[in-house]
This record gives sequence, structure tokens and C-alpha cells, in this order.
Amino acid sequence: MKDIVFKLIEEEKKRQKEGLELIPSENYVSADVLKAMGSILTNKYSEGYPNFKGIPGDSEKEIAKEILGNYRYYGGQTNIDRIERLAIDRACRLFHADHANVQPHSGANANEAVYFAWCEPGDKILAMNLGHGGHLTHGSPVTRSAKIYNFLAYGTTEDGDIDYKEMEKIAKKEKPKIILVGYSAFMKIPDFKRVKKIADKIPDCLLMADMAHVAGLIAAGVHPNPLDFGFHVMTTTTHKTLRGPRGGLILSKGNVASPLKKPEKTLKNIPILIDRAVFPGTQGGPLEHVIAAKAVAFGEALRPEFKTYAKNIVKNAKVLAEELKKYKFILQGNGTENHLILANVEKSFGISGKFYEKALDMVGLTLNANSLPGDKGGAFRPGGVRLGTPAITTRGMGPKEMKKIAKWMNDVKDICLEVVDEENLHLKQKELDKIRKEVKNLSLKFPVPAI
Ligand code: DSN
Repeated sequence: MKDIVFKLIEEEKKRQKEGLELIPSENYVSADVLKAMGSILTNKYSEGYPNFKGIPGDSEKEIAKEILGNYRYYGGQTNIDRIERLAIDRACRLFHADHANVQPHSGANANEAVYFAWCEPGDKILAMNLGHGGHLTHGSPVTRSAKIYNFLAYGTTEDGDIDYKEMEKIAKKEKPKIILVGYSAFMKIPDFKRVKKIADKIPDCLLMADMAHVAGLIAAGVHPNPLDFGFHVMTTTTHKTLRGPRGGLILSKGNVASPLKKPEKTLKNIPILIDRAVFPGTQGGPLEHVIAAKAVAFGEALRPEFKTYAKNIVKNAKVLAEELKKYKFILQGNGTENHLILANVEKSFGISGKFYEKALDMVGLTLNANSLPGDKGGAFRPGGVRLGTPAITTRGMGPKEMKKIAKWMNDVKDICLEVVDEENLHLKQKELDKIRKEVKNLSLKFPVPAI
């Protein structure tokens, strides 16, 4: 008998095919990424690492042929080592890094490993306020890290940019061990040079960038790369704009050597400290099927067509933002410089982000409610919504489709205004169904890869 799980997977396929994914942190993987992820590599244990140095002057072919020893705790690693080395090598090339740790199971694990590598309990970490666009792992009191380290927060200015002055003031006074740049809800390009200048005045301050949202844009060269501006570490997830499997990645600059011998705790040794912090510090067995899928995704991101894809993500986001503005949506930062848009629907129309999210869900447009600076509704009743273009751009959509999406969003907003309360949305079922049909028709014209 077929497990009901497979029936539910079929249902989810249908949902993905017939609706439009506007959550800026989601994407659709290729058939090859999916194949690697669902492979027999899931059967293998491989705690430890492959040899980092590889073969001097190595090429991908040479890596695939041979690997010079490893630092693993299990036998049978011939193929695993080569796959992980390919993933490391490709990640380094994509992001101009000296070293890549491809083992973090998620972005949260990646961030935690970096804190663990460089800080002692009680040390200060300066990151963006969660309510202004920071991530949970950047110091939210509900996280494990926040119980171990002492997080300090900077915020954004009125125009939605990073409050660099506040960052500098806090950094000068508190001398944090880490300054962290990188956000979950932010639509501008950070001034990495300016942050580096701030950090340079603080002894032993690790400069860390969490680029989970924009990693694909960085890989394609359409967004600056913090590692090119003197940052020591960049963490990311691999499944957002980078379009790989769900997982994490840590890129770093510095000495690369065996993680078996405890290195001196210096900024130069950050790559080795990070390897030890991932395994055995914070994780056990790596997910080699996911690492293989990461390798495949990095290979795809190294291809020229990925540059076009990334450029189109930004182009689509700008068109969508401009269209929404025409419909009187008030946007945080008055637009976007990347893949992400934050609309203040509370301020624009007096409706809550959650209500609007629910109404849009009913027509097959998926985004998420998001709190904005100064939001009175908090995380459960925020006044904003967050949306973006990575997934719909993967489906091949362009400016024409962005205009249609903005129109549907405006129509749904009008329905929300008419019914006043989300409990009454069913009163407008007919109108919502009509929009849903239009969304479905368009969605089916732009197939989801691998479905
Ligand atoms: N959950 C991710 C996002 O949506 O931004 C961050 O981890």
C-alpha cells in the first residue's frame, strides 16, 4: 500500500504548479539538484572532512579522479570525499573564498557555528534588530545563541537603510567580537566598505555577513560580495536565490589546514576554527546527499545563464515594486535594490499583513506577513508583507507577468477593504475564485522545473 505521504507530496506538487511563490526566501530547484538530493548518498555516514588541499593546481576532473587522504571517522569515503571536495571547490570559486564548509544543515546552524568558532560565552555580538529586518539567529531572545552570547542591536533609519551611525556608536562603545551584516527583510545593498571601516577600529572583531537572501545575486555578480570588502566570514543558506537544496554554507578567508590540530584563535585561522565548530562542535554526521545537491547547484550557479537569471530577479523585483507603488502600496525604502519588497499594508490601506496574506493565499499568491520597524502588531499581527521574485523568475516570468501580479494584489486588497475582517473573506468567494483561476492559468503557462 502506498504511504499517504506520497499522496500529500502529489497535492503539494499541484499547489506549487498552480500557484505563484512570492516568498522571497523560496525557490524551485532543478531536476538535477532534486536527483542528487534524493540519492543513495543518504545511506552514508561521513563525520569529518575530506582533504582540503586537494591536488595542487587541481581541476574538477582531477578531484573527481583522486583525493589525497581525509579526516573522516568512518571508512568507505572514496566517493563521498570527492563529492564534498567538488562542493567546497565550487563554492570557493563562486564566492571568492579561501575555504567553504558545506556541511551546515541550515543557515541557523551555519550562524551558530560561526559564533561558536570565535566567541566565548558572554561575548558581545552586534547585529540588526529582528524587528528591523534581522534574523532570529541574530540575537532573538528565544534562541540558544542569545542565551550564550550577549547580542547588541542596531536598526534601520527612516528611509529603510542600515543605521550605520548607530552601528558605529555601539561598536565603538561596546567593542563587540563580531559585527554582523545581513538580513531577512531588507531591500537595500549594504555598504560593506563602511562597515569594514567601523570594524577596523575594534581589535579582533570578526566581520561576518549573513547573505542567505542574496547569495545567488552575489554568486552572479549582481550584488557586491562582502568577502571582496575584507569580511572574514559569509554564511548563507543554499536554497534561496542560490537555488540549491535546503541547507547551509560557511565561506571564509584565511588559512586552510587540517582541523585535527587545534589552531591558535586568530582571525587568520578562522577557516580552521569554523571547521572544528561545525564538526564536532555543533553537528554530527553531514548530509552527503544534500552536499551532493549543493555541489550540483553551485555548478549551475557557475554557468553564464545563472547571471542572466540573477539579473532578471532584480529587474522583476524593481518592476513589481514600481507597479505596486502605482496602486498606492507604501513600500519600505520606497522600492528595492535586490530581490525583496516590503509593503506596509497597514499604513497604506489599514489592513493587517496577516489578513492580506490569508486573502492572497486564497487566490494562489503566496507571500508572508512581516513586521516592520515601529510595528505595533508584533510578529503575530504585523502591518507589512514581504514578497520577492526569485521563484517566479525561475519559472521564466518577466515584466509583463509582474504587472499582472501587482494588479491581482491590488484586486485582493480591494476585497479585503470591502469585507473589513478576514472572517468575512468567504463572502467574496466568487470574486476570489475568479482571480484564483486567472492566477492558475498564468502559473500553468510557466512550469515549475522538475515537476
Ligand atoms: N526563513 C528565512 C526567511 O524566510 O527569510 C530566514 O531563515
